[in-house]
Amino acid sequence: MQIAEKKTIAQYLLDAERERREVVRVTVDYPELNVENAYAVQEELVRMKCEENLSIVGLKIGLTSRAKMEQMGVEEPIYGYLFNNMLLENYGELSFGTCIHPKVEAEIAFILDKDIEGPGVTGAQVLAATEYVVPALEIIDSRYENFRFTLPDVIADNASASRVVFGNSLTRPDRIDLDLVGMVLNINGKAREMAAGAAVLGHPAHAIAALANMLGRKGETLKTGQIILAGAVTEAVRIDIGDIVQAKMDGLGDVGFTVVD
Ligand code: 0L1
Ligand code: MG
Repeated sequence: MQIAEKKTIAQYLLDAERERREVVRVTVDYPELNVENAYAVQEELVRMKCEENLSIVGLKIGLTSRAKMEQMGVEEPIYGYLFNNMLLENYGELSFGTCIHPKVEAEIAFILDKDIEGPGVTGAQVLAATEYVVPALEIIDSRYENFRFTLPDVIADNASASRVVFGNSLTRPDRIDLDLVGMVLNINGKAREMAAGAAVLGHPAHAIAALANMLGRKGETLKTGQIILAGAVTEAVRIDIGDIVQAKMDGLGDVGFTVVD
């Protein structure tokens, strides 16, 4: 893929995000887009955001549970970057008007106190490099029409990243069996989705290891201080104005937000 094409596609996706409108998926016009050059587009998009003085606060790995893979019709995890302007206050408000067609996912987040460099990273190494785990809600908002895309499309679109909310309670990773953590995603006080941590590649730390190993192939590392989302344990749920969203995670605490106009 030519540099000019990468820039054109990255700008197309950034404009869609800024103007809050859904667009035709990239592979309609660029059927040759594959996973490798989709990550090159994503890198360009990340570079453009950094040029606008946004800063990277962490990363996300997505499509790490069977439920999500089946929902989106894909077979492998993907990653994307989290920026400072994506952070929502815990139990704060998400303005629906600033989104296109948002969905929410309950996830476990890892706060690192050591760098993690792949390849060959294991879940045990991830836990040893983790200062705290926290409950999180990720708001995804694909820039594509009807949330429909191929794997290269969603990679180019920074893995649909839009917002993220972190809970206030910090738990040391050696104090909890993350695979056994039960969680309930409540919408307007009703349990909408429920699962256990093991839904994410058998153990959420395996997802962070998979991410470190994917980045390691490009010579990139997960860095001290970054917050990493391990991926949704359940399907993503559409949200609308007035919705009160809360995830409760056994031993980890809770996290929430309300959707306003
Ligand atoms: O788990 C995820 O965060 C996946 C995001 C990309 C796929 C989607 O938009 O559902
Ligand atoms: Mg996610």
